[in-house]
Amino acid sequence: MQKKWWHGKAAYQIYPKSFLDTDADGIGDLQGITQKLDYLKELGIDIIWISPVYPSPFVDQGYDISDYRAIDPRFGTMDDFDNLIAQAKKRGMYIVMDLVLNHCSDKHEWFQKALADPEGPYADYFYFVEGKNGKPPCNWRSYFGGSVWEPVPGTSKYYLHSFAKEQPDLNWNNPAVRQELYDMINWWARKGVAGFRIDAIINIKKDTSWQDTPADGDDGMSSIGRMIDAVEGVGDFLEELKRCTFALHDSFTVGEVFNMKENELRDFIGDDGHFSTIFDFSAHCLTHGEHGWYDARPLSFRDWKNTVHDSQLKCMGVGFKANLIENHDEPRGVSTYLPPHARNDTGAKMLAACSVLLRGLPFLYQGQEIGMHNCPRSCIDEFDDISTKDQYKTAREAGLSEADALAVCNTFSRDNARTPMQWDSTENAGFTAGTPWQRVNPDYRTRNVRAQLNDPDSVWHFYRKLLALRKSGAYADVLTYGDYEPAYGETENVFAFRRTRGADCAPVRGQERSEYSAVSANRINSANQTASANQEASAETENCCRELLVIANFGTENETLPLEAEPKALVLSNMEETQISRMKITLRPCQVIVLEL
Ligand code: TEU
Repeated sequence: MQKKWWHGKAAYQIYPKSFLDTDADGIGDLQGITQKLDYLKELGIDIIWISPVYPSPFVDQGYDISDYRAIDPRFGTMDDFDNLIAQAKKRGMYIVMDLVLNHCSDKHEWFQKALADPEGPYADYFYFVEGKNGKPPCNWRSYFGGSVWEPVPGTSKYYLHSFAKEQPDLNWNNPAVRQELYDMINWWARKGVAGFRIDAIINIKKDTSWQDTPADGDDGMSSIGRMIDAVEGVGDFLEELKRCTFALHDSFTVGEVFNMKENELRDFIGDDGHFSTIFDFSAHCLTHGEHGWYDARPLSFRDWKNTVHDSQLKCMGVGFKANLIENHDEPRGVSTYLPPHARNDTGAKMLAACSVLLRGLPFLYQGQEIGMHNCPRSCIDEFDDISTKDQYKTAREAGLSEADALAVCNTFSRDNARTPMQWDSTENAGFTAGTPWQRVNPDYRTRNVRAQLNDPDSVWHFYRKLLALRKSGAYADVLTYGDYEPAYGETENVFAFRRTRGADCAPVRGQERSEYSAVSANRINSANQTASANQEASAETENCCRELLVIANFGTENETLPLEAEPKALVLSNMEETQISRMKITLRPCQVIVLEL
């Protein structure tokens, strides 16, 4: 693999509306992000993706953009944005913009002009398609429910929207549209953004024969995702996009890619791929049902573990995926991937190690670093998210009771991760001096950043150690470029993997390595270790570590596992005591350990 500037870095997603409000309007803002750059630097973050801050009617919380070249006044001004970039640069940090290229808002001037003149040039910026016998062109269902087709007033045509009807899809077959988008991207890149997260990008290629696909629900419709799964040729658009924009600036790009075809991984993230990386949603996909949230099967630990292993193995020798456990579209990771007995801070640390130490780019979502949990609501009206409302309706129509449909939404709602960031234990968690746009999770009095910064044993400090470990002299190379190998695959409640590196392994100098000397020494002493282990720890000798073993016990009982070789060092554990002898190790429930072999 060719080495790239972003390899070995750590990334963090900010959902601006819920991050930090500095002007008491109840909505987070750009100045709030700038204020917290030092905080993020301290945590070990280099790359910051900010969800959309463009002007928007907020039907889909900013993913409905009405002006691609401005900042919504609720978030601040363009000066605030320029200042954010400058301040990030000063700290050696990178700002990544969210690019929504599949659709815009119905309030965007392009769409307004199209509606005003449905025969004019702007109509061709969108998909304005003649209906069939007074009905929509085909039976596709949008991601947010209902037909993808909405009548164009005063005509017999319909316009296509993959998401909400207020988010008309842009016609990528029209070169003028592509050029408008490329110019806009280059404009942001020239402003100094380091890269882009590219929203729902796989959806830009449509099968324009507009044929019905087999119905998959009682409504007689068929998810538009089925057409996207089948249609060929998105790669041609993606290559042109890259050539005309990202490649000109060496931009870092992370694609939000679902529905990629099995054999296309190299096309997407290989050395010359469409993107630098794509999010690994393979585990998230396990949590979705065939018809929505209501028919999702409970997540099985075995499926989850095999899915992660499988996805990691497929990327080897190809490229890096961006590893995440949560984002603004998913419930909280600790509430989703941990079994009920592990939904505590020790479990949160275990899950953290299982994500951050994977091969690929670690991506944290705001609040993950303090182990934030889902935020249950007691009635459907308390939810804001458009997708949650649709899923509730779908669940009710499928026969679920009000209480059961609500429970489904509490488990899966995108609002779970959209509650305000919990900075401290004061009113509204220190997020705003006004009225927060979304309720604050009531656990903020005990779960907040300030409390965790003051507690060296907190989830926050564990994340900081993990991120520092990825950058520490002796371990950076194996954690960045090392191979991935599943371990103890047959042990029922254990998730474990090795990261290994061959002869070309080299310690990374001049980075934060000192912490790991201390951690190794302390932990090994307190754990009755062999003396030799301590002395041989790579962090102390500056040798490059060639092999790390990460083991996590998701079960409710102790697990004793044989070791093939005497470990050189216990690099990290989320528990004070570790029972380790020359050739075997015992992990307590919720324990994760990192051994150097
Ligand atoms: O998400 C695309 C996407 O596929 C999701 O909408 C997913 O289907 C949904 O979250 C499941 O509930 C992106 C953005 O991340 C999301 O916030 C937007 O709503 C969507 O695009 C439309 O722009």
